[in-house]
Amino acid sequence: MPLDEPNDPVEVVAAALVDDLAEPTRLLAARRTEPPALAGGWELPGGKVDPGEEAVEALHRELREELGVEVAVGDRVDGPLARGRWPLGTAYAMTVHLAVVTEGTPEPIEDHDALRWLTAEDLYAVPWLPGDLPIVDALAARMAVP
Ligand code: 9L3
Ligand code: MG
Repeated sequence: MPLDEPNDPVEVVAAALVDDLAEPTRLLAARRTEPPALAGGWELPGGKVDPGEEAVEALHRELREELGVEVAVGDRVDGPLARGRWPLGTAYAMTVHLAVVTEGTPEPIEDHDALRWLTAEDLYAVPWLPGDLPIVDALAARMAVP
């Protein structure tokens, strides 16, 4: 049974950007610059799904805007809410997909001021946003040690 969730949570989507979909050894973490309450926290890049947009469509748009890259989207990383979403506090629900860069090099263009490709060994070297931490735990289990 999926967990109960608030009515009409704000839908968010994020990428677990990895170096390889089949055997990931690195995960991209991005440090937020805003809002002030979240600034300095690290997250999986992404953002709100616009009305009328599909989650995967929004993911492509967000990664273009925030990091300047095109990606290929892989499996969904399932969380405990309906449709595999993850709770972010009480008002948001986030869909997460594995993804790999197909064009460009990620740069912190918008909403971030630092990026790090983390190996399984240093996955917890950054202060993840609390909502992202259980997702990182799920990803840790999938990551190969190079
Ligand atoms: N959020 C948390 N973790 C993430 C992402 C992409 C987003 N990995 C939270 C931060 C904001 C809300 O979701 O409260 C909307 O995200 P954005 O549109 O400000 O990136
Ligand atoms: Mg964002």
